[in-house]
Amino acid sequence: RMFLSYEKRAELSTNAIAKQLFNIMAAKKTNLCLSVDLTSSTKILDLIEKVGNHVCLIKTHVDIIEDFSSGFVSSLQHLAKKLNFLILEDRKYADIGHTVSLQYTRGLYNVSDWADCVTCHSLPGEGILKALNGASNTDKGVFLLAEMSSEGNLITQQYTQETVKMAEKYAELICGFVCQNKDTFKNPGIIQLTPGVQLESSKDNLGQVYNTPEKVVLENGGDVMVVGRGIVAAKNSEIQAVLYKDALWKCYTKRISGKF
Ligand code: UP6
Repeated sequence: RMFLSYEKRAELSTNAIAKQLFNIMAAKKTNLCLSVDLTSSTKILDLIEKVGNHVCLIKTHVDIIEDFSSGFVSSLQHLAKKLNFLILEDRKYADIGHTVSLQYTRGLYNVSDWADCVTCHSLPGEGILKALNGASNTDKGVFLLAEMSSEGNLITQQYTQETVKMAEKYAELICGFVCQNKDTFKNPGIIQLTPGVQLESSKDNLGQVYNTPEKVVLENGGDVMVVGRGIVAAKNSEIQAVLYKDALWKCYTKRISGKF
């Protein structure tokens, strides 16, 4: 999987969203996912307007938005079409299947109506995947959390392996894994989504750990890299997004060339 191009891997995908995402990356030459962790919908939309051209995926946490509305969702979807990116709601579902199916399809946010893909934990067992699988008729993807970026997290190697195993039966649903290592899974048709990325390796004061683009893409096997504050907190987020895009893409082309 490390040495195959995104175009090749799109052909191997059994999940429709993974296929689309691989193709968008190849077409736009970007493997950058922007995590728009802001609390005002206008600020989020303004930021996406500026950087949407440079990303393949926009990751949201809609439950932090103070003025969430259906208008926000329509504007987000409009930008996704115009600038050609997919939308990931990073909800990290973690409850019993029945509750998750309600959280996914109902409530204030109606996530299943607008998100191309969502994140979820394997902790509760397979019922959570059954619930997400049965909840929508349109093409959807799930990124299952197999590892986390934060220090001291309680995920063990066994948990990670069993998470990957749990996903095997859901080839049409699973878009990829949120994980940190190249050996976590082998299937080249699915995507390694890796958060905890900044241009310099560092930490925040609440346990987040950042690795550089070189480390994440070349050593750790990241396919789509999640950057939040590295771009969101920058003075000029557009310039910063281009810096990240170029650095990450360079690492990817180096990786598939096999010469590193
Ligand atoms: N995220 C992580 N680590 C994980 C899983 N998810 O950081 O293991 C998410 C966070 C945040 C983003 O919820 O939205 O990725 C990282 O943002 P940052 O670049 O500002 O740290």
